[in-house]
Amino acid sequence: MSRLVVVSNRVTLPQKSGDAPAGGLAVALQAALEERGGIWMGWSGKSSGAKEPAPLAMQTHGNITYALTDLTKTDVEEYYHGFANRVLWPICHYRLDLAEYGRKEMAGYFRVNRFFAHRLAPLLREDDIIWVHDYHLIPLAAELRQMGLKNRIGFFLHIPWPPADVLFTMPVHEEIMKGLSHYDLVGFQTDHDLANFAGGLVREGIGEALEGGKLTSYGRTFKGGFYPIGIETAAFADYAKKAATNLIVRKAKQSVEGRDLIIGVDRLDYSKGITQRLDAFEHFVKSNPGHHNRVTYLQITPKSRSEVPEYEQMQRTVAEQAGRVNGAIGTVDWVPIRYINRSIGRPVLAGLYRLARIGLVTPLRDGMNLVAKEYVAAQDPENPGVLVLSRFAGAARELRGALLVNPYDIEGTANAIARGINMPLEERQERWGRMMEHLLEHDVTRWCNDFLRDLTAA
Ligand code: GDG
Repeated sequence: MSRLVVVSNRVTLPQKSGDAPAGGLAVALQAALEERGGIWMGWSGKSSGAKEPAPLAMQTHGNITYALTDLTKTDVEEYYHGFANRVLWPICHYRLDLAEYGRKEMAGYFRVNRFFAHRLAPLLREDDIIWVHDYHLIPLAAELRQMGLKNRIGFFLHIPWPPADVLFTMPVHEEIMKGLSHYDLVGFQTDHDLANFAGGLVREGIGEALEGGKLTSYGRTFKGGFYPIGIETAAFADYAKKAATNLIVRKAKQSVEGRDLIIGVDRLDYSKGITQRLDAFEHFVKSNPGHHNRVTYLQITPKSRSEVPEYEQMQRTVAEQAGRVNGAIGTVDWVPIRYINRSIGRPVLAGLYRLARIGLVTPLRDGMNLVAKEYVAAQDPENPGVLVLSRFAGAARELRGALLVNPYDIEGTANAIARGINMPLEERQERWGRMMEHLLEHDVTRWCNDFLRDLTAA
């Protein structure tokens, strides 16, 4: 079996005893690396004012070598905050209005990808299989090919891929499309994203879709596919069950006694539809007086990307909105919205999902959305809750037992909350059973194996 080399913007180092358990993606990649032996390379998260970052820091644990590179402050500003998070992220989430193009940032993105390639190449062996992750590193294969590398290289995009009309508003769309053609396998989350990509190639006359999922563009033939990412379903269900004894979960349970709990969990990001969701909750309470004082909505929202102005602004907006709604509909003994603006431990999170009668997952656009899957996995089979899920999350294409909503339709989402709260046990069990069966079969290990199987065969 060939050695595996994973490259991603950030690297998850192995857990030390006492650390919070890692998320499913890290667990699956570490398992694949451990089995095949390999390297995980990425940015250390550190930056300095020096012109040239320090040499790669290498750490070996078992069969895996972690190769961490620092970046310069300018690199982080231009490549990470500038182009990746202020151009590619909004464009891939259909937010043309939020994309900010700067020549410096665009150049920085390609420069840092070249830098990654130069740091990675000396570590590689001829038959290594390379798996590159996500929008930060699209041009990496082109840079490696330029250096003469012939290895199999696969790319997986964790976020959505937009239709050509959206993508082509980006000045460097051509370089980005060309960059993808240097991979042997380009994987998306859903059939919809793949169709946007392949359709864009064909419609713009820069490529062709051939039989067997093959695509050609810019003189190269490669494979396109979709690989919906999963979670570590069985392990997560187990955490949730065990979390009943966790002190924080027990306290939370006590504090919502007699009320239905609704839960929302998202990084603070405009793609997650948090403000529309708060509106929908307010509308639900106002239009269902019977539920006054009978529901608690817990929104857990760790801060993210606070260096990007839109995120900093959003932090204020959401906090103000939660305060305003509580002021308008709360009573002396009822705080309708509990808003937590920081991260909580994974086992506690699993326990809270299990307590919640409704999982409210309403992104405006999302590659997959793992929270939706975690919520389902965490439920008690005897008394499962209801997943209210945006039709614009990749997960909606799999989780057919959810109540699907259009998150822009505030009244429609409010009606789905009401329907979920009032849903009889039998219907809840039937819907949950269907989703859980799917998640057990399509877990993150299968996702990883499917992608690597196709990359090996590509
Ligand atoms: C990108 C794509 C795609 C959240 N708050 C806490 C916490 N979390 C964990 C959740 C979940 C993860 O973070 C979030 O994953 P999502 O999939 O929901 O969203 P993104 O971060 O935007 O991820 C997305 C994903 O990549 C994978 O391909 O699904 O579409 O945007 O696991 O549980 N975890 C803990 N405390 C928190 O407060 N411990």
